[in-house]
Amino acid sequence: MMQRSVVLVKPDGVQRGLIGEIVTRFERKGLKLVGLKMMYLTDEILDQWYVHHKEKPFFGSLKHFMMSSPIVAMLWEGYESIDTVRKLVGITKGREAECGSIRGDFAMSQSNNLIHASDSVEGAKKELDLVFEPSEIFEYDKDDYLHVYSQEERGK
Ligand code: 3AN
Repeated sequence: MMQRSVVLVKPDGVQRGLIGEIVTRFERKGLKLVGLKMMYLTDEILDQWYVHHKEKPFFGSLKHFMMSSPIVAMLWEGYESIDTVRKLVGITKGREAECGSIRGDFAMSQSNNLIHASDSVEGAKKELDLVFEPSEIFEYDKDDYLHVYSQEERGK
């Protein structure tokens, strides 16, 4: 099934000039960009976004960090791609993330880890509704799908 992931380039990624590098990683894998914008996250969005971390000691500093500069929000689409995107991103703690992943190649921190990616279909839907308007999501044919996928995969 085609899936969509919400990916955020966090404030540290924006500040370190890694937006282009991160976009390139997803593009060259064969994923399709269907939404892209720069924005500030708000307190209200972050309360819902990180509801699973609400009781954690780092919740306050996490929110402060996520609002410290604009972020870049992207929507990436592909066949069974949610797990693929998570693999491209790497595990949470940057200094232990696998080399070759985005965090593994560019991050050292557990909090300043450059990027966020949806962890499930349900998570992606929730996050999409928090940051994208329907008019900001684009449906179009991507010509390289003819080569990136088999006919069978494209039809799903
Ligand atoms: P991931 O972003 O890999 O899905 P989550 O959902 O566990 O990881 O954590 C969300 C964000 O919260 C992380 N990207 C990171 O910025 C921050 N975070 C997670 N664990 C910690 C921690 N132990 N200390 C500080 N910040 C953390």
